[in-house]
Amino acid sequence: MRTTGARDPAILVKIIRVPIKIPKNLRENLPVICIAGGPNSNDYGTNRILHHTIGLPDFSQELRCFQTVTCHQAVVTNLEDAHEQIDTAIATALRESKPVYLSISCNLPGLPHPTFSRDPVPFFLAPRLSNKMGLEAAVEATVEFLNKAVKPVLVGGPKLRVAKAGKAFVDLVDASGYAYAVMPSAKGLVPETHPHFIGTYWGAVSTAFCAEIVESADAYLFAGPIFNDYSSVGYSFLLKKDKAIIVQPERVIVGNGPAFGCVMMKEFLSELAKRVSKNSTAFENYKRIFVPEGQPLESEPNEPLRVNVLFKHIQKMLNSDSAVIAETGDSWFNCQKLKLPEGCGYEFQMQYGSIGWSVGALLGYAQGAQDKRVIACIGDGSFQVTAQDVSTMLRCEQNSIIFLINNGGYTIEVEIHDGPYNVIKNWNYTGLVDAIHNGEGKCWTSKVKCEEELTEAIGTALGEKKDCLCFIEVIAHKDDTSKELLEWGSRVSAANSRPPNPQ
Ligand SMILES: Cc1ncc(C[n+]2csc(CCOP(=O)(O)OP(=O)(O)O)c2C)c(N)n1
Ligand SMILES: *[C@@H]1O[C@H](CO)[C@@H](O)[C@H](O)[C@H]1NC(C)=O
Ligand SMILES: *[C@@H]1O[C@H](CO)[C@@H](O)[C@H](O)[C@H]1NC(C)=O
Ligand SMILES: [Mg+2]
Repeated sequence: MRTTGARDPAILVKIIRVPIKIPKNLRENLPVICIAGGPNSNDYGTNRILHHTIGLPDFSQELRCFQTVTCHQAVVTNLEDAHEQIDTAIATALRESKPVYLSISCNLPGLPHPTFSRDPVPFFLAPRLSNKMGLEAAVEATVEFLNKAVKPVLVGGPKLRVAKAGKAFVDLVDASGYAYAVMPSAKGLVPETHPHFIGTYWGAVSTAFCAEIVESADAYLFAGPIFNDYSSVGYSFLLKKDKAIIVQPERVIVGNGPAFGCVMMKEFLSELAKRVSKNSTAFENYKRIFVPEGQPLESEPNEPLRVNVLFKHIQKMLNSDSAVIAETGDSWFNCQKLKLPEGCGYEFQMQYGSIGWSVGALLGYAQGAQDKRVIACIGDGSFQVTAQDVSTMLRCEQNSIIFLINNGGYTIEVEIHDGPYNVIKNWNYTGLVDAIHNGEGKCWTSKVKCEEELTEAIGTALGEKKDCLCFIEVIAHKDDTSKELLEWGSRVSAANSRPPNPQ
C-alpha cells in the first residue's frame, strides 16, 4: 500500500494497492472494504464539534453504526500505525470473507511515510484446513447415513459461494448420481444444464416437480443453506431434520446429531464424493413423473403485455455471456424461473431484501464483469429508490439492459399486506433516464406496451444499440404477477401475522 498525493477522501480508495480480486458476486459473506475519510487527526481528543456528526463532540457514532455490520473496524489517526491497521483490516476482510470498516483521518493520505515506501507484496492467506479426524468422522457418519437411504437428493445453498465449494458439489453430484436442486438464493452457483438438475427448491413455490422430489426423499444433503422466513415460504417447508445433512462452510450436522466442527465444506464434499455409493433413484423418479411447464398463451395483436410473455422473451436473450440481476419484488419469482445457460451469471438478494439494491448491484456487477451483457429486471417501486445510479452507469459506458417493470406500485407488497400505500406516484421512467442521459454517453430508451413493441425493442437492444445502456420500460397491469408470488405472498403473510402468544 502507498499513500497518494491527494487529500480528497474519494482518493483514499487508491491507497489500497494490494491486488484484491474483486469477487463478481454480491451475495452474503463478501469481503467489502468500506473506506471513510475521518476527522483531521488533530481533532481527536479535543472537544470540538465537527460537521458530519450529530452535533456532539463525539466522533464515534459512525464507527458504532458500522460495528454492527462489519467484522472488523480500524480508525487510522496517525501514520505510525497506519500500515499495520490497513493491512490487518484487509487481511481480516479476506480471511473472514466479510465487510470491514476503515476510517482514515482526512489529513493523512497525502503524506509520505517510510512504512509505505515500497510496493506492496501480494497477500497470501493460508487456506483454512479441516481437522483431519473431524473430517474423517463427518464423512464416515454421512456415508453411513446416505448409503442406507433409498432415494437421497442434494440441495445447493447460498453458502456454497463463500465455501468456494461449487465445483466440489458438482463432483459429488457426478459421483453419487443423486438428483440435485438449488435453493433460490443459490441460483447461479451450480449449473442448471447438468442432466441431474431438478430445479429450484423453494417449498410450495419450487419449480415444477422439484419440491415433490426433495420433500419425499428419505435423505437430503443441504450444502450451505440459509433457512429464513422467505426462503422457507413462511416456514412451510415439509422437511424433517432427522432426514437432513446440513453442511455449512465449516461444520457438518448429520440428522438430529452428531455434529462435526472444523470441517471445511469443500474438502468434505470432495471426500464424500470418493466414498458415497451411486443411487439415482430420486433422479429416475423425477424423470418418470416430470411434465414440462407450458408456454404462455399467445398474445393477441396489440394486447397489453403480460409478464409471462415478457419473461418468455428474456429467457431467449440469455447465453453464456449474459448475467441476470433480479430486484426485490415480483422479479424475484419471474427471474427464478429462468433457465440459466452454462456460464450465465445470476444475482439477487433475498436475505436483506432491500428494494433499490439491484440498481447499484447492476452498476457494480457490470463494472466487474465487462465480458458480460448484464440484464436487470427491476420493479418501478424499487427503481425509484436508487434511480440516480443510472448516471454512473452512463459515465462508465456500461451497456447493460434494464427492464423496468412499471406495474404502478409495490405489487409484491399487495400480495403480503395491501393498503393504499402500495400505489406509487407514476414517473416517466424513460423520460427520467433520457434526462440523465442528457445527450452525453450512449443510452437508448423505449417504452413498450405490447409484445410487438417488446420484440422490436429487444431486437434493437441486442442489435443496433448493443453498445448502449438500454432501458426498456415495460408497462404491465398492476395485478399481473407470477403465480409463485401469489402463493408465497399468502404464506409469508400468514407467518407475519401470527398473533402474539398468550402471556
Ligand atoms: C428499503 C426497503 N423499503 C421497503 C421494503 C418493502 N418492500 C419490499 S418489496 C417492495 C415493493 C417493490 O415494488 P416494485 O419494485 O415495484 O416490485 P413489484 O413487486 O411491483 O414487481 C417494498 C416496498 C424493502 N424491502 N426495502
Ligand atoms: C438406491 O439405494 C437403495 C437402498 O440402498 C437400493 O435398494 C437401490 O438399488 C439403489 N438404487 C440405485 C438406482 O442405485
Ligand atoms: C416521457 O418522456 C419521453 C421522452 O423522454 C417523452 O417523449 C414523452 O412525451 C414523456 N411522456 C409524457 C407523458 O410526458
Ligand atoms: Mg411495481
